[in-house]
Amino acid sequence: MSVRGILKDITSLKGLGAFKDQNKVRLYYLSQNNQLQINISQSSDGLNFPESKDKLILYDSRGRNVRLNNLETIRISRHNGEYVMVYRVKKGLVSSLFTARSKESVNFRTIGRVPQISDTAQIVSDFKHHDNFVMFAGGRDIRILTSKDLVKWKMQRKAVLLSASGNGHYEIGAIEKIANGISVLFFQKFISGDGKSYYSIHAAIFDQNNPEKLIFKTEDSLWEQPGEWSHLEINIQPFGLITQGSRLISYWDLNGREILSIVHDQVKRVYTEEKSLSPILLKKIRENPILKPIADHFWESKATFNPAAIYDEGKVHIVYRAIGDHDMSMLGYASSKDGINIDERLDEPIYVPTEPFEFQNADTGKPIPLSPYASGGGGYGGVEDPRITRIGKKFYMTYVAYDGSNPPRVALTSIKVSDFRNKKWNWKKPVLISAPNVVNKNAVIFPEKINGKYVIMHRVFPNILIDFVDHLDFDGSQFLRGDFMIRPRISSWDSRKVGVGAPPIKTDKGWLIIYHAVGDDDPGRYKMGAMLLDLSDPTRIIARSAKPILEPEEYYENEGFKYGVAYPCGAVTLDNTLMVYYGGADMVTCVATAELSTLLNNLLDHSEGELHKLNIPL
Ligand code: BMA
Repeated sequence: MSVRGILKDITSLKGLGAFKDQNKVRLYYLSQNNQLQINISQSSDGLNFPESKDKLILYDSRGRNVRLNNLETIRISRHNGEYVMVYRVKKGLVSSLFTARSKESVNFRTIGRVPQISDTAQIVSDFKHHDNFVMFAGGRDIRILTSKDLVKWKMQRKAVLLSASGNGHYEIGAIEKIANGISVLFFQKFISGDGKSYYSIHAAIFDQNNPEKLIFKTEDSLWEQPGEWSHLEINIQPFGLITQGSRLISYWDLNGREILSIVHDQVKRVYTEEKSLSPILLKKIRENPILKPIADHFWESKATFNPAAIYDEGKVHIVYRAIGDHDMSMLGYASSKDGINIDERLDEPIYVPTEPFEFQNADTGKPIPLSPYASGGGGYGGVEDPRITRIGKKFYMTYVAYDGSNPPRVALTSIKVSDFRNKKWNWKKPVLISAPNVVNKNAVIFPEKINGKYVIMHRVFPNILIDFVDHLDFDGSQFLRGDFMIRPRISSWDSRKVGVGAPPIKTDKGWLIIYHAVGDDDPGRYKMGAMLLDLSDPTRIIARSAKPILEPEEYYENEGFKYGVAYPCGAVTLDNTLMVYYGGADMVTCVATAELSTLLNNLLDHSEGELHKLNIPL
């Protein structure tokens, strides 16, 4: 997800809270014009705040103005047409919580102090349990307090939701009475080893007849902060959350100077359905592996893996990386009408190393050099991990060219579709398209121009890079630059490195990207995920799998040249079925499938949300 829509700097602006009252969304924030004041901006869609702002006046219990520079958060609720606020002030290191009351939602008078609790809390609107008002408070755990008069509060001994991890922290976002209980939406803050905060949003429902009883909690987060944010040199923290139809809107404060919103589409549906999302998984076919090495073929005796796949004239053409007696990679060909059962497999390779940048003379009698760049057993280099895209009358093929000792680079060749169909392997002389001395792999070309440019994704560890280029006639002197980036996500399954697998597939929901990733929690295992990118701006991530869609668990993904590898290089759609072609254990070729529409809907349910600039008059 790219970060934009950030407001320009403005003098001191600090978000305090958001509150949905009937159909209006109110944002509360501190701003400093001549003096510090609490502003209220009101909107009907939660995104545009065109109406003039009001000033909220907060009095202490003796009728004096509360010192606003200590004010941290505000949470408002409604009872019988009146408004009750819980506000938090911080003096030095100590935070305290107070309740205040207002008839008209503008002038609030402090009525009580909440003992023991020092984190943001909110009272459930228009709700009483055994004649008690109920307040949910965040902190290390989520706790409940009750009160007969909103003035004196009693904390229940047991936490109602225990912290998931030692260094997590809950912050109450929005509490709503819903048909079957009390819905509590909250932020979870996690502080990583480097001191940075990572936020995610979760939902829980408590029993209305016993608010201490948790009846449902989302298993996965409804949303989590994209890994990209951790690289931003800004302090970004949430201060409010509201529900709006089927979506959530969260409000964020940037460096205490800017405010923005994030729309989280569809997540409300997920939690109102009271079920956690079961991630859609690619289904590995029974027939796997569909291609195995052939001992009698010197060029493919050891491995046949990491296949490109393209659908043309009623069959799936599979172009796979082969390693044979010479420990050098070249490409073989097979085809299948149903995408699973192989109807034809050629005895000879269809593409072999020809250029110095993809070839090391293996006949010197020297032992295989132990280069750090050797992959999948291809010690003498060669042509690795092909990807094929059709554009017009040509198939373009990107692959990793490795000379056996220098950092592998991306090479490009092409062939006329008619030659390919007739098995006339008239490939264009390949050319390197990535810069020298930088390991670059996993290049894919989009099947059509976007805004007049060809789009190429590639990978320089640990990121996916995206380039927009005017033409594909590279001449070996200009190289991909890496204009945009999709990063691994810290604290996610894809935290260590990511690389695109199959060339992007155009769908009505966006560009579908099947990618591979390795996570810090499980280093050394290559798993698969999916992303949806905006059709007209593929640098914008619409959705990204919260969990892997395929993991290397079968014998053919573990017992081969390398343990724990599922490495996609191609995908096709046959009607509504997505078929992903991947290498298992750096040795064999496998297929996994999913219903395309289900996969897309599932991805959208995991939507990361869009950043919006808030239009607040200042
Ligand atoms: C990558 C590539 C692939 C290989 C994978 C797993 O870096 O080199 O060819 O399949 O590692 O070993």
